[in-house]
Amino acid sequence: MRETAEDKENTMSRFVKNKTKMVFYFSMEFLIGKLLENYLINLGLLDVVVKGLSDLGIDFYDLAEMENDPGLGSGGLGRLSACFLDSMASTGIAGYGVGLRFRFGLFKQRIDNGYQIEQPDAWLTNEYPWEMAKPSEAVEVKFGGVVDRTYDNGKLGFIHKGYDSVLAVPYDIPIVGYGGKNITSLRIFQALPMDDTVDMQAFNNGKYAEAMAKKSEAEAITCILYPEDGQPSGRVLRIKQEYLMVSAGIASILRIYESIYGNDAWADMPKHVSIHINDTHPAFCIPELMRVLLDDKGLEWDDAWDITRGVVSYTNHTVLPEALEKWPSDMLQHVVPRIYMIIEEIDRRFKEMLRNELGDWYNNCRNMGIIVDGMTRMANLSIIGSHHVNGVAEIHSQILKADLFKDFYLMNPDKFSNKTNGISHRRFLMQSNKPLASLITDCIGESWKKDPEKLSGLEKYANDKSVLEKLAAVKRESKARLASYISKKSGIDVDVDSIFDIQVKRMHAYKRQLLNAFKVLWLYNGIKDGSVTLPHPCVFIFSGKAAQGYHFAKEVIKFICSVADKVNSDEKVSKVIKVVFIENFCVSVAQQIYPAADISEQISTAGMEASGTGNMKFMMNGAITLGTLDGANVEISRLVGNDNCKIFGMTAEEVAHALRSREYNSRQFVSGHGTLSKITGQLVDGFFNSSGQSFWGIHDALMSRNDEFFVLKDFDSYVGAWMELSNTYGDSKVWNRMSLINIAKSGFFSSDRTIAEYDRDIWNTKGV
Ligand code: 26V
Repeated sequence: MRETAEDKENTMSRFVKNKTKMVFYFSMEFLIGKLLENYLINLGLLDVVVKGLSDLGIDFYDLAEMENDPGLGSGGLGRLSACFLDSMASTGIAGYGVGLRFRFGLFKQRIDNGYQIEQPDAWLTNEYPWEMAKPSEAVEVKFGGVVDRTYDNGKLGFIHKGYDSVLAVPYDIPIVGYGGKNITSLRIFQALPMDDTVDMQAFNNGKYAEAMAKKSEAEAITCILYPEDGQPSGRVLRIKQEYLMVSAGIASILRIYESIYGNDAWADMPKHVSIHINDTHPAFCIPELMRVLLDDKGLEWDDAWDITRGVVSYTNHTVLPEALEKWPSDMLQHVVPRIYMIIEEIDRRFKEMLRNELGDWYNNCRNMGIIVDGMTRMANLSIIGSHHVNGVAEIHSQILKADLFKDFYLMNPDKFSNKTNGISHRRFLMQSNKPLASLITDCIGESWKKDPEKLSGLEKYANDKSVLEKLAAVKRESKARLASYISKKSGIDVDVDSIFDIQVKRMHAYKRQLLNAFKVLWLYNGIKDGSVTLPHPCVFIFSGKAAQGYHFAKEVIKFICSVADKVNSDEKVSKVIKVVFIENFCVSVAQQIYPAADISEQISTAGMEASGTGNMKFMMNGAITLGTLDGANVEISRLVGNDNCKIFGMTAEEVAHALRSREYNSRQFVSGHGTLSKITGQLVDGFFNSSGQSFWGIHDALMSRNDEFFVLKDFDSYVGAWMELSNTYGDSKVWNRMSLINIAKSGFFSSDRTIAEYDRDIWNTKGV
């Protein structure tokens, strides 16, 4: 560990000496997963350590299992940032992560009688071995108070008074690049009170909570990830989290910058530094950098603005309106008064420009303004304050240009681009599927590890009987491993020779786990009454967490578990199908799941999943995608061709049209559909009484709220596609060939490629 720390310093010294342009990747989430094995692989030491420990009678993997998997994120966005750090370090980019050190990560999920139970994830209780506290680099972050205007020789200035201070203490986690040459870091900040005092008077009066109030209030900021923001207090806490991360992060950056370039080279900053904001959570980077340049460094507005826009770039990760951040302006003004002033000024100048340059300025101001109807829109701030905006898959970037950010795009088309997401092939193939990795190496050599596009070399084995048989054996081994995990965790025995059909991701209406569960219920009904026969047994595996306050998603978990009870306890049906819900989906559980999949379920309502990254992890491990034309499924299907994946359902245009035209009526649709009438009836007619439940929430969403996510509308097309795919499984030669082609084409989805594109088009670190 000490050596790694030294190498980290050496890497930084090299970057400093060479004046390498640095990228600071700000993200509220980093799902870094377990690190011990990752470090050893990247340092080239795994074999030595495994062997050495085994000589001492210790199983390395038992040991590695004990490491905590920090839940500093909730899903794809958080894992993406971790993959990006891995790829930046591995491809020689001076990329540093900036985030928060939440005391409790995302909750741990248990399933009790089909209900999700949330338990705190106290990942720091027994010390986290990889982090290094840097108390000497802690900085003060100011909240609340008022801002006074001052005039000094006619120059306007601002003084922030009466604020509350919080200390942001950095902790660095090393990121070891593949080959061990570059070691960068993820810097996460923890909030502490400025000074560790208690109110003695209150304490002596027995008012203990009051006596500790300041301390608790400060510590609350980094206590949990995504506190519920239904109440104003929760929203204030979210704003404080975002500002603390940004203010402390920018202070660290400026410290490094000044130490390299001195304190008067601000105009050069865009040549030397990139600040990338991962979704809008770090959008305060824009007004905060302005604040520091204006108030602390004494720059003029126009100069500070050019620098800020030259440094900051922004990635959007969702088009769902409910997920686009907006804060009440009066709340921002109260919590971060100087920052709000700057946002107001950015907004004022922007609207003035619109008025001068555009015809329909009233509508433009309403669509593109930052502050509208008393709310501050973080996406618009992020677009206006950055030099580049990107989406995360082709279809998503297209929707940004044609719809969500249309006016911005028309005004400034060159600012927008697509950067299709990627995944670390080192973690999700080399590390988590070693048998497959060695088969690949046996066929095409080692070069794919550094240059994943070389995986395409596998294609020439598409008709090689022996390789295809080995591929099937490797898959079977992974399925056996997962089967034993399932048996250990849930007591359910699954047949390794059945099809493993897997859907793992956050539980969300638009991701349509419900559609999958309806398919299983349809199979149950059909196998029971003899109307359906399956050529192959199949096990349906689900895993994913529902947000704590998201009742619909929780009801879907209960529904899946109720269907599982019905299926698994029926003598006839359970011989053909089984259903498993694996609890506590997280990076380390995910790594065991992807290698074992035959079918990858990517079935979101078209137009709603920005990209998806699980789809890529499955594909890289040889699973066949069953999906809608949504997110990166579009790229997957283009790369592998329609013979090697199965696309079904409405297109994004059809979904948009159906929503606009209001032509779709779910009740009418169901009334003419025997199968769906039966299934929607079973939700509430006592069919599930043995598991103690009716599913009125689901029923109402489909029948009274007109099936907003087109679960019923896509059902026939989905079931048809699934049947075709499961029939194909019987022809093992065809299936294994499909699997091999998927692996061969998956190199494109390495995050090394994604990062190279960000660098080429946005950060330009090689340009200096
Ligand atoms: C957040 C929320 C919060 C409120 C309830 C509804 C809702 C729906 C979606 C989100 C997602 C926020 C941003 C996000 O995590 N996007 C994910 O980013 C991944 C990495 O780019 C991408 O693969 C996923 O498709 C995208 O959903």
